[in-house]
Amino acid sequence: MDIQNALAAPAITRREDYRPPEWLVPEVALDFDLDAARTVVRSRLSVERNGAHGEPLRLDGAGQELLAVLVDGVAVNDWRLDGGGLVIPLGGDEHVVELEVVIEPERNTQLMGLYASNGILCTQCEAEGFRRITYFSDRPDVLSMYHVRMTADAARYPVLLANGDPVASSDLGDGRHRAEWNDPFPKPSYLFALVAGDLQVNKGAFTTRSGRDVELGIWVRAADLPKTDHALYSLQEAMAWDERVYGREYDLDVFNIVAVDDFNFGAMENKGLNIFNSRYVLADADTATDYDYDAIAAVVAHEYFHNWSGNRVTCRDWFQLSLKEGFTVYRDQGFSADQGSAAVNRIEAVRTLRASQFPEDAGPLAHPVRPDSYQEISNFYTATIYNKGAELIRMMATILGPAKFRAGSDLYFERSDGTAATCEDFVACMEEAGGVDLAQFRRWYTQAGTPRVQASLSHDDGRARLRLAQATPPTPGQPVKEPMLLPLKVKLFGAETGRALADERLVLLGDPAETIVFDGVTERPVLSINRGFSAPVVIESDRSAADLAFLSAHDDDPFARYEAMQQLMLDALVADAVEGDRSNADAVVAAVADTLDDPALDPAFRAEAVLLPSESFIGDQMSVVDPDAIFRAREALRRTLGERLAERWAAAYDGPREPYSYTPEAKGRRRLRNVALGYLAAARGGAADKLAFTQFEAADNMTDRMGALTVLANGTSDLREAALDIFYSRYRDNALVLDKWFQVQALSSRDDTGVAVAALARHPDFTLGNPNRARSLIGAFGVNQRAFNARGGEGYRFLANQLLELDRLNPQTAAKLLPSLGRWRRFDGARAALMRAELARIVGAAGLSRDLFEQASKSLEG
Ligand code: 0A1
Ligand code: ZN
Repeated sequence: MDIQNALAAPAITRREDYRPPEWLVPEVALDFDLDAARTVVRSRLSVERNGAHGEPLRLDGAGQELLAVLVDGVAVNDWRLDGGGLVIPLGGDEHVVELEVVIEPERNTQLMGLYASNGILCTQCEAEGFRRITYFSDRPDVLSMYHVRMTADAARYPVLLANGDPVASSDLGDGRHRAEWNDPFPKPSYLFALVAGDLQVNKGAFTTRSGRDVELGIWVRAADLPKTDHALYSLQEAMAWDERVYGREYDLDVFNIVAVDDFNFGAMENKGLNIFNSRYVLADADTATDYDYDAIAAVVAHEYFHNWSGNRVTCRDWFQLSLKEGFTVYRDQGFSADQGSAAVNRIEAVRTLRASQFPEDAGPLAHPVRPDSYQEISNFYTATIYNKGAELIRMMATILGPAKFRAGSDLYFERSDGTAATCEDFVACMEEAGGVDLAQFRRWYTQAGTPRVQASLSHDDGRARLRLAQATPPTPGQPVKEPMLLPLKVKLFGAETGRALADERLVLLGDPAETIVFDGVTERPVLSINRGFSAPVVIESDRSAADLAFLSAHDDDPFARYEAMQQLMLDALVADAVEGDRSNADAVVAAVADTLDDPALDPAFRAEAVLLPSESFIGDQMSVVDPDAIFRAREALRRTLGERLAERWAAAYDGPREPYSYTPEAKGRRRLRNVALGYLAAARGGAADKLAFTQFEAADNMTDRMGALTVLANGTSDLREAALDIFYSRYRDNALVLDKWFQVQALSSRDDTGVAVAALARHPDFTLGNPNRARSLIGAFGVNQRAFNARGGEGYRFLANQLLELDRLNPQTAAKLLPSLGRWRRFDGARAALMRAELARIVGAAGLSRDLFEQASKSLEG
């Protein structure tokens, strides 16, 4: 570490240091003189001493110029700037503090605070962005009523939006105009938002069940207006769903969503004025895939649901982030499940958890769902907080059952409304409403790491014994783990008859080891465990390939069928990658054939069930990840499946063509067809490229076009370049679609992907300035296991170089892309050394952000 970084080594914020705020700010009036180059912000804070103490008022601030400070209407100069913050001595218990600051939105490349995105001025304040707009008590437990006035050039910024309801607007006659908004709900500063721009609106309406008429608006640039119907429809569906399922109504007269092209995350739940990454708003059949449509519905719902789980009840401090995020992800998963196939949704949620959260839990950046400390809070918007957090809520729902879970949720909203709450508050409500003891369950909030459960079943004399043992591996800072409370749904099936031998049981495993007894078991039982993925754990069982194949065909829980197939495939792939043993391929082929042949299964489920586990998930099962061996094994099994089931794939592919429609059924058929195309390509090699190219050219929707382009991009025929060129010329002006063009090449399984990605980074359309574009190339490459982990370390070097450059523009986005380099412990010594060298280079770089420093230094320590 060089001296500069050592000196700048960031302070650590600890949960145990939480103290209530010294000053409250019940009301704030903000006056913006908006201009991209130079915006003047005048604020008027009514402040109240909180408790008996003599401390001055301390306000957070960053990246602004302070012009004036007034206390009770009088200019003062006894204030000081301290570590970026503003300290003002105040004698009494209640004062009015007025500030005037200048900020430069145009030069804000971090995209935190007020910034410009393609001519639109917008804000992002979570977690600590508001302090980049003006000095403020920028913490989630200070709730204020906001009144906002904006003045701006009327031609450039004809639309002026803020939180709450519009209360006044006027034309100033000099080419400028003004608008005022008032938000009657006290909120923390992270939920503040304003937007100014030349926007058009797709308007909708929703009447709440108690009769409030809400005006809905999706605001975008004029050219994008035709792509907003799906977002608007999704919003209306989400509003109705939250009333129906959680009894939650909307509470303002307007609800606006604005799409911007430059955004660090997916979207933001600002009160009454959600700001979205345009990729989660804009869709039409020609430019968005089914996956995009689904993601839009999920994110629109997620942000809307935050109005209760996040805004009405917010977080006391950022350690409680999962209070709003875990619960809201759980809520949006419920919504998505009700919109389409619940089984496929669960499969996708588990796939996401395994792809992003399990590796996090097993690596150097592992942290509990309620962390103990952080350097930079932006680094904690993780799969652990979001996705594992959602699994915690799901486990409580499983333990309580639906009615009591709903009662717990009602109690929580009622009791905590208008407050800044803690994860503990939530658990306490569940405990109270459910009449259960969740003492041991609380460990899920404090212990990092994915529990592993060993399960083995024995049978004699009409009795089955299920022996379960649990252990959680050590994680950084937590060498010793206590046993967790694991809700495991278990069922036994008869190996001869295929019948269920008893009803499903919910086993609450709390001890390190337990034996569960099943009586009346008259034939050899086959174990179905962790059904529906009832606990986010790894199951290690001694089930044979034959038993897994049996479950994949006979289990009555669709998730368990999928899971059995995955395990069967994994076992076969690991055996091949590690020992070159391909003896289990036959069992996989037979099981896949059974699944394809089962008329009771819908196409969407069949498509998911027959997909091989990802290369990285296979790697997660090995003690040392061998990316090349994994790739070879996976390709071999893909080819075997392609060849041996050629007729079935052809049949699945050749079904009747239908014009595009976005319905669950049509979506499922498209999915199965594109999966079939992938297998046909695996079997026929270049011969299938023609088929893919024909599909590429004939497609009337982006799902089929991308399905074909993916196959072509992995292949070697001339048609590959042709298709990529056609795609590029057709969509070069559409940023979101061009992202797909970069991404499909960065994810390619070809041998030359590393070289191609380095060249694409110099493409005139590539820029690190736009987070979506950066993620589409750099982020995608980082998760392309084989290409990224090329033996010579050139992938690591490339990523490190890109991250160092990106860090100067946008530290948050750079830090998000670092974890690929932190997986060094999982690889052989040579690769590990190369990765560590790059991490050390990053840690030692001058002028590094706090964001990237934290991720890189923790990854290096491991
Ligand atoms: N609360 C948002 C996520 C979010 C977090 C930080 C951001 O800052 C750049 C933006 C968005 C959500 O859960 O959707
Ligand atoms: Zn969220």
